[in-house]
Amino acid sequence: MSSNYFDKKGSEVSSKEIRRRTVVSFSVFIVLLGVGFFAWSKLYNQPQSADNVQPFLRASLQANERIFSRLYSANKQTKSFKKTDAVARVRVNGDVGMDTAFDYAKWKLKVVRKPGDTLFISLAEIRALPKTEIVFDFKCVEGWSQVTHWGGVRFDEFMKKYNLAPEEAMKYVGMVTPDGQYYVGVDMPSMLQPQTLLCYEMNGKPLPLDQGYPLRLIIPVKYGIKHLKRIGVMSFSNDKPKDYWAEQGYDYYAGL
Ligand SMILES: Nc1nc2c(c(=O)[nH]1)N[C@H]1C(S)=C(S)[C@@H](COP(=O)(O)O)O[C@H]1N2
Ligand SMILES: [Mo]
Repeated sequence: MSSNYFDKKGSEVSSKEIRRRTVVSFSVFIVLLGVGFFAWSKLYNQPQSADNVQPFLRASLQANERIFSRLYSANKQTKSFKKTDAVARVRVNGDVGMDTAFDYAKWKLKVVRKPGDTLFISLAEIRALPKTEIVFDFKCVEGWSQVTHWGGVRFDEFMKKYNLAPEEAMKYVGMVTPDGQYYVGVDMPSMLQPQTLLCYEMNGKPLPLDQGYPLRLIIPVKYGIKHLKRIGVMSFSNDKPKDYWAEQGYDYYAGL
C-alpha cells in the first residue's frame, strides 16, 4: 500500500510512518502541556512573601539585581548639565522622616563604625571638606524628572578624610533619618562613584529644610527613592541594610 504523502526530500512517506510521526508530535505536545501546567501550579500555589511577591519571581528579580550590579562599573557616570540648565523651582517630593521636630542647631552626622565606636560630625566640619557641585537629571520612579543643581562633599573623599577604609571595604552603606522613619541601603560601588555627594547645598544656597537640611544624599546613578533627605545616622555592613521602598516591593538596587 502506498500513500500520497511525500517528505521534504520528495520521497514517499508510508501511512505507518505518518501515524508514528503523529503519535510522536502529540506526545511531545502532551508533555509540554504538562510541564507548563506544573510550572504554573507551582508558581500559583507558592506562599506569598511579606512583600506580596511570589518567592520564585522575587528570586528572579534578585538574580537580575546580581547581574546588573556586576555589569555596573563604579566609573560609569551620569550625564552632567550646565548650571544654567537647572530648574529654579525644585520639586519637593517625599516627606517621610521629615515631619518630626529635631534640633537643627545640635545636629551632627552620626557615623557608626562598629557598635560602640561612633563619630559625630558637625555640618561646619562637613562644609570644611572640598566641595563638589553637580547638575544632573534627577529621576523619580513615579515618572517625573528634572535637571537640578547640588553641592556637597564627595562621599569617597569624605571616607578618605575620616580614615574609613575598613568601612569602605564593606558591601553596603545604610542611612536613616534622625527619627528612624525613612531609611535606605546603597551598595558601596555606587556610593563611591565620584558623583555621589553628602549634599548641603541646592542652587548654590544652603539646602532648604524640606529638601533635606542639614545633609542629604545625592546619588545620580540611582532613582530618587535612594536620595535620602535629612541624614541622621550612617552605618556600614555586608548584609543589605533595611530599605523603606524595597520593603514596599521596589527594586532594592534602584539603579538607572
Ligand atoms: N527623608 C526622606 N527622604 C526622601 C524621601 C522621603 O520621603 N523622605 N523621598 C525620596 C524620593 S521618592 C524622592 S523622588 C526624592 C525627592 O527629593 P526632593 O524632594 O528634593 O525633590 O527624595 C527622596 N528622599
Ligand atoms: Mo521618588
